[in-house]
Amino acid sequence: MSSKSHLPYATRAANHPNPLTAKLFSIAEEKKTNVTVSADVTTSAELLDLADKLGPYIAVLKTHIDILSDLTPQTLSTLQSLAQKHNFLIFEDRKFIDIGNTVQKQYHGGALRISEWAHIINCAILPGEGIVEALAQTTQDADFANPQERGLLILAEMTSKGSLATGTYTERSVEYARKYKGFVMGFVSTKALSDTLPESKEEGEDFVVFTTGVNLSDKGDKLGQQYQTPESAVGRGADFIIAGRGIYRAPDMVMAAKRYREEGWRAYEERVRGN
Ligand code: S5P
Repeated sequence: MSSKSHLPYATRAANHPNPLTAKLFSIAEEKKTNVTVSADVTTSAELLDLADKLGPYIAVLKTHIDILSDLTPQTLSTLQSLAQKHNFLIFEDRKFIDIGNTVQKQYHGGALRISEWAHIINCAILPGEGIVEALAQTTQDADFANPQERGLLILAEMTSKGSLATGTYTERSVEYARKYKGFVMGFVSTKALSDTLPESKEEGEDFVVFTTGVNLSDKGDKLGQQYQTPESAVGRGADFIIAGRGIYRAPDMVMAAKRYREEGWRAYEERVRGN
């Protein structure tokens, strides 16, 4: 039995209890795109240029904010304005992985002030359930500005060769997502995971699946990255495809983003039709 969703984004948006996930599906529907661009560039100018040029074609912009060599508060406020202008969400791919007390300080406050500008964050569950509990709890702080617009993805699998995020690790990811579903939007994984632990699945469960390692021209890189096409990723259950170098390293990144958008959307339409 396949656990990937055959429902249109519009239906999922209308029915979803989590406001940020509902908004994400609405953006996908409205802009006809399931592309997340992984903006792994290293200067603020490149990041903001990319966000402005690709904004119309993406649903989400994923950052690794700590790889910018010249990050300033201005970078983040301009990025937020561009997210509003083009109607995309910002996903900081920080992959939190520590004890609860530490991740709370890394997420809310600190040098990067991630909770102030990133709609979506992610974490690995190597530390156990406490990391999810701690991040969810942070949004309840009295000074936390907009808890309704914040959500977490659990990194349930990885695309790199020899990844250890398999088996029990992936099962626990699903278990914690169910337990903290008010804050957990879904997973970063290579396929839909809803049928993992079927005995504890609730009626109407609708986790969002982000799949990274999407590239139309390469099979991988020299450091163990492994790629699949948008069609294959969406066919396996990706609701959002994440592409980095395939887009920002292309000779014309706007053309590339449009192509990933078309391919990702076509695959989504086929899935909804039941193919
Ligand atoms: O399993 C994973 C999870 C993530 S979030 N594999 C990944 O590659 N990523 C991230 O996706 C990685 O950190 C990078 O930002 C992006 C892939 O970039 P690309 O240039 O290989 O498309």
